[in-house]
Amino acid sequence: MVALGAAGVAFGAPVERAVERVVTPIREKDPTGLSDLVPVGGFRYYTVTSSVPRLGPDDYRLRVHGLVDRPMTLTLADLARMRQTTLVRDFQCVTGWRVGAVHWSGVLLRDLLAAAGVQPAATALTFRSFDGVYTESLTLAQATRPDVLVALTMLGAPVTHDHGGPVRLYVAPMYGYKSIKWLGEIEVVDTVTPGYWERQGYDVDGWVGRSNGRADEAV
Ligand SMILES: Nc1nc2c(c(=O)[nH]1)N[C@H]1C(S)=C(S)[C@@H](COP(=O)(O)O)O[C@H]1N2
Ligand SMILES: [Mo]
Repeated sequence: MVALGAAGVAFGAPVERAVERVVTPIREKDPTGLSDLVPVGGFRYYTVTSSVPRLGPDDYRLRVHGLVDRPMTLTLADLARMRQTTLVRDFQCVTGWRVGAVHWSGVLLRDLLAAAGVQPAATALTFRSFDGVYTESLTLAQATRPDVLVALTMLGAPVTHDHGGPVRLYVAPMYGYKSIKWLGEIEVVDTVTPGYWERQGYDVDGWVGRSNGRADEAV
């Protein structure tokens, strides 16, 4: 399986070219002085669908269900009332671009899971986007790390629609494909189901610098 995955990437099977738009580099906005971490521009906007509903405070919902004691359907206000955690971390796409020292905030996924009450049989999570197509996965151990965020802000402002707002996942230690945009649903399950790009060859465990054929390059 590992060899197959690496071969898939090496021969270019998954290419995130669906809809790609290069936007203004973060460089101009970056007050941290770390802008030399942005050698080749900023974020690209990615989506695998041609259109995504625009949801806001009135109609956004996050459903948390599956192997939990208290299934929940949360509004944006519900999420905003929970403890907010800030992370400042790089964002790196497996295709090579990286944005340094991005400011994120939101609810730690582990806080959300604690609120829902994860049942003993649970070992993994399935994430579904309200774009209707994109999915992702994490093991429970990965999901409860202190650097995995249900993000409400990104770059110091509410997550924009194009970046997956109003709510996206941010999995800091992994390549960008794990950070599912337009997060609509979290299901707590007992098996990892590979996500959208993972079914096309990317590693399910998408650690930056040590997955997808990379061995410990500088990160
Ligand atoms: N729903 C959804 N989430 C997604 C993607 C996508 O196409 N659809 N692309 C992923 C990939 S490959 C990357 S690198 C990042 C890009 O985030 P950005 O579009 O905010 O730059 O989103 C990830 N999450
Ligand atoms: Mo990506």
